[in-house]
Amino acid sequence: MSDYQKLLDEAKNAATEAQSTEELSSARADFLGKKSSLTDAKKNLGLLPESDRASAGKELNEIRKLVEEVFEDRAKSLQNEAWNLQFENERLDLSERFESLRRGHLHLITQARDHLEDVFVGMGFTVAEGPEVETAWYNFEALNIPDWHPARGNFDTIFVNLGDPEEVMLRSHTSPVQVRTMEKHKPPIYVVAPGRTFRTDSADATHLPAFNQIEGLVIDKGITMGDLAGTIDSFVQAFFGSEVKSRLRPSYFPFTEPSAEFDISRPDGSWLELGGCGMVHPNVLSNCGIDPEEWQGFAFGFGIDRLVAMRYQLDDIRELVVNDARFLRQF
Ligand code: FA5
Repeated sequence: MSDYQKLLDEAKNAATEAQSTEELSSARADFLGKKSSLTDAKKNLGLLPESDRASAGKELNEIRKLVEEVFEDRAKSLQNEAWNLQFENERLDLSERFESLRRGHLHLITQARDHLEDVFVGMGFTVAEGPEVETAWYNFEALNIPDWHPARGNFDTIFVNLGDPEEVMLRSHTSPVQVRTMEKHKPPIYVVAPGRTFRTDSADATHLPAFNQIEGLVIDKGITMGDLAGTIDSFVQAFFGSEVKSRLRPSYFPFTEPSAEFDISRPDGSWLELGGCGMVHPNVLSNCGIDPEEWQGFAFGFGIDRLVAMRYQLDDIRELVVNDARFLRQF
C-alpha cells in the first residue's frame, strides 16, 4: 500500500513537470504503459497465492485509476493553458478603434440655445415655441408691418408656394412667437422663444440663410425702457461674463416704439450687433387683444449664431454649418 502511495506521488510530480502533451504522454507511458511497474504488477498477480489475488487485483485497479486521473487532470490543465495562450495571441487589440469612436456631443448652437434658456429661466422667464412656416399675419401684419410697409423689404423673406402669393413664408424672425404668445396668454407675460429663422441672405462671415434667433417678450404693468436695458445687461453678464459690455443704439422696428439695436463689445474694442429690441408698439398689443392703456412691455430678438461666434471667437459664422468634425469636436 505504501509503495502505491509513493507511486501515486511520483506520478503527480511527473505529470506536473510535464510542460507539453508530448512530455505528458511519455510520463504517462512510464507509469501506465507496457513497461511500467503497474503493468508488471498486473502481470505478476498470477504469482500471488490464489486467496490474495482478488484483493490485490482490486487494489491494483484502484491505484491504476488514480494514476490515470492524475494524467487526465494534467492533460486538461495543459489544454486550458494552450487555449489561453492561443486566445491571448489571437486577441485583436481594438482599443485604438474604440478610442477613435469618440462619444458625440450637442452642436454648439444647441448648447448655446440650452444655455440661453437656462439663463432666462433663471431670470424668471418661461420658454415658448412657434412654427417655422408662418402666415403673413404672424410674420408681418400683427407686428404692425402691413403689406405696403417698406420694412417688409428689410426681412428678405423666403416665401412658400402655398395659398395666396406672399401669404405663407419661412419665418424671417422669431417675433411671430410674440403674437402667438399674446393671443394665447393673458399678461403678465415673461417668455423667451428660441428657434430657426430664414432669409434670402447669402452666406458670408456674419450671415447665414438659415440662422437662429431668440425672442424675448415681457408684458406687465409699469414696464419701462430701463427694465429692457437692465434685462439685456443682466443677460449679457450671465452669458458672457462681466468683461463683456452691451450698448443700445436708437433704431427702428415697426413693432416696437421706441426701438433700439443692441451691440456687445468684442475683445478688440469694436462692437458686434447682436439684435433689436424696444417697447412693444401699442398697435401690436391691440392686434393681439391686449389693452395698451393697461399693459406695457418690451421685446428683443437676437441672433444665436452670432452670439456663439462671438463667445468662441470664430472669425466666420459659416464654421457653424459646414459640419467639419475637426472643428465641432473642439467644443
Ligand atoms: C429682427 O429680426 C427683429 N425681429 C428683432 C427684434 C425683436 C426687434 C423684438 C425688436 C423687438 P434683425 O433683422 O435686426 O431684427 O435681426 C436680429 C438679429 O438676428 C441680428 O442682429 C443678427 O444678430 C441676427 N441675424 C439677422 N440676419 C442674420 C443672418 N442672415 N445670419 C445670422 N444672423 C442674422
